[in-house]
Amino acid sequence: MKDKLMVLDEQQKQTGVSRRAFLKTITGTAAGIGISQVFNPVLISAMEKALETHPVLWIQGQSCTGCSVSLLNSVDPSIADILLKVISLQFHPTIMAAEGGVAMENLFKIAEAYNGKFSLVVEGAIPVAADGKFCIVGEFNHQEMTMVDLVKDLGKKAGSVLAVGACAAYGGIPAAEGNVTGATGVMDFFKLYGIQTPVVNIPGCPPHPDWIVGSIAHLLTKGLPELDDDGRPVIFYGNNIHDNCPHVEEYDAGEMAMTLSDAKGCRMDLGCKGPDTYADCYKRKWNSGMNWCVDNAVCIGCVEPGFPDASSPFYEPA
Ligand code: FSX
Ligand code: SF4
Ligand code: SF4
Repeated sequence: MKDKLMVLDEQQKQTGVSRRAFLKTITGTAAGIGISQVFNPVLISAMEKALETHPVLWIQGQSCTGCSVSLLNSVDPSIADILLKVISLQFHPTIMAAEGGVAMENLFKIAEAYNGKFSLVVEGAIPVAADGKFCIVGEFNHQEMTMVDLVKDLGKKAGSVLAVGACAAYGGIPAAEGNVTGATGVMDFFKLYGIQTPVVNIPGCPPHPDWIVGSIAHLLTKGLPELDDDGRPVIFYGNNIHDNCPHVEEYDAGEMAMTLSDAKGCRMDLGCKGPDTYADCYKRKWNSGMNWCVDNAVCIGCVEPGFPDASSPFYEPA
């Protein structure tokens, strides 16, 4: 143990990162996740090395920015700790200071310098209709760039891609009925253009900050996490909501809630989609572990590929 602490002290000298703060960050991230393997002390140095060698570039297409807001809501570890000590986030349209041509030049410079190594985060769907013109993301070399151009270019150069949010993973809200933009998720987009880069889906509308941070940390330290048939990390999306719900015994006994304000009773008759939904919200909970959808409303299946059309209507009065 002493040796490891000395190594960490040495790292603090080199990086300016306080060992205590860093360990707190890592421990905090692991709390309740059940993936403590990812954050064991031996891997801390790998994580710090990844800070220098594996930048993360975050781009946004058709999104409400809710996924970024969810990440910014991360409390333990704090978003400051995440950005300074876990993820080397080199491009993010919402939070970076740079803008316009300078930001775009920097984006491509980093992608070139770390070709095959950086992780690309895509937030939001990619509109492929109308030659991609529904979403112009910037200018590079005096040429307008669409989200289609950007994901094609960076998607090929990236070592891995994280499709963050229901929209980036499966099309989500922009791909719902009535969509005229050709809103497409990353995996389908890659199939369309023959891009082979591995993709990890982190669905949710928005996804939990732990799912985002945990998946990036796993990628940086241990490589691709085990994925289910829908491309989601099993560590976060491996269990069924209904099977683990605190109301499942009431369901078995046929005790149903009649309104959303009923504290007791299963919410299936009110439209709950827990039986068709796989995520760990029942134990991780939201807002720093304070509550989750089934406490206040119903599960609307926001992590599932058909969301939102397949889970509409979300609420059905009993
Ligand atoms: Fe989609 Fe992200 Fe839903 Fe919004 O930005 S996953 S609409 S909550 O947040 O892309
Ligand atoms: Fe299943 Fe939803 Fe009822 Fe919980 S409230 S037992 S998830 S149907
Ligand atoms: Fe999404 Fe259901 Fe989890 Fe709520 S409980 S965040 S609707 S998967």
